[in-house]
Amino acid sequence: MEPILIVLGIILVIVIGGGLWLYAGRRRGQVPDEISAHEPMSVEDLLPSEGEDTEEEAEGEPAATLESPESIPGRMQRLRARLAGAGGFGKAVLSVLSRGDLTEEDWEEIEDTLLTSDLGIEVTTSLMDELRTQVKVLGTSDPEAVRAVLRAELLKLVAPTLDRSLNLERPAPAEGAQGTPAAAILMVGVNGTGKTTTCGKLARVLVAQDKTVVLGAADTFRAAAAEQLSTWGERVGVDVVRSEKEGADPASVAYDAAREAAAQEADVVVVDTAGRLQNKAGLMDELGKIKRVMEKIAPVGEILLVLDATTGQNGMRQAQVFSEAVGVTGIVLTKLDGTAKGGIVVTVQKELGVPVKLVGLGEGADDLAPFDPEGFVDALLG
Ligand SMILES: Nc1nc2c(ncn2[C@@H]2O[C@H](COP(=O)(O)OP(=O)(O)OP(=O)(O)O)[C@@H](O)[C@H]2O)c(=O)[nH]1
Ligand SMILES: [Mg+2]
Repeated sequence: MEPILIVLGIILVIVIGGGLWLYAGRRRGQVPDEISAHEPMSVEDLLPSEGEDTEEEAEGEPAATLESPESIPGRMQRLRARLAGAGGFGKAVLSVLSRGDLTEEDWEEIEDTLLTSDLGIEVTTSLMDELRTQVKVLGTSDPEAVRAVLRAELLKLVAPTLDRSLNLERPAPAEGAQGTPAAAILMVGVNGTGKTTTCGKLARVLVAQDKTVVLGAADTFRAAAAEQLSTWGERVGVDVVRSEKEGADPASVAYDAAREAAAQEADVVVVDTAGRLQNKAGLMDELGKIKRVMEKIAPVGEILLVLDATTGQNGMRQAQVFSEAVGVTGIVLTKLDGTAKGGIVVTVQKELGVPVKLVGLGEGADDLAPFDPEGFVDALLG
């Protein structure tokens, strides 16, 4: 009787295991591969130049649970249009500058426009000085010439030479750690800014670049948080490491995710965290611990601070607290689609001293883009 049970058990395990393996293999094989030609991956490569062909249609039917990314030209056009909304101030300034023979009232109008775009007083003042000088030197109201001056000034402000690539280099394992660790990305920021959404969108981008990704749900504060990340995992076809227990230690989930990624030989592990803003000491404790335990596997190469562009200057104080609590390596500016305050890009880089690496331009899976200074300024000027 007993040996029969054992044999039946073994057969059951083989059948279920084989089925799961086949299913996983099928899903992996069907992950869309739209931009894998850009190796080694830099986040600048995510959006190729306009007019580039997409071959994704040739890749076969997407799996039922996976959504296929939209075509690259379509996506570019859509994201540009949304950026233009964030930069209405560029066009407004340009139209005043093009009036020629500017009166003090005109200059005041320009100043007001710049201030309401969240450029901040300091930047606005120096930009105003610069524009006054340049326009005088130019001595013309020729729209093209004025546009070139404004474009150059705005571009300077956005600091076009900063390195905005994501560090996706797989690190050497920590002493005593097993396996080949994945490049680790930790997502931090105030609640509601878009951390979880960005984890999902970023995983999608990485998968489209042929990277294998593991997501870690280290926001254990609410059960719904892990659920939300799991839904993203299903959408984009990557594994999510989570704890079933609400209130579990976030650091231990982050550790498990890093370990699982190393065991799977995955390329990247992206860890989501809780966003409640406690006092600074509590925040330092929690984020510091998450980072420390992940580093038992390997160093964390990228800590992305997620900021909501619509909160503008008001979000800056909280952002400062986060960046002091944990060494931030880059900024993700979300909800740029829902604001006319695109000047926040400049303010945030200046005050935190780290580059904006990614921008969120909507709630959809394909609404994340690398931040491209020239494209941004051109969108501002229409
Ligand atoms: N319009 C727009 N909405 C966004 C963007 N990014 C995120 N959102 C929305 O913002 C809301 C909050 O996003 P989450 O990803 O849950 O934010 P979170 O930082 O994880 O929030 P907590 O887990 O509560 O700390 C959701 O409704 C998202 O769809 C964006 O770039 N544009
Ligand atoms: Mg979240």
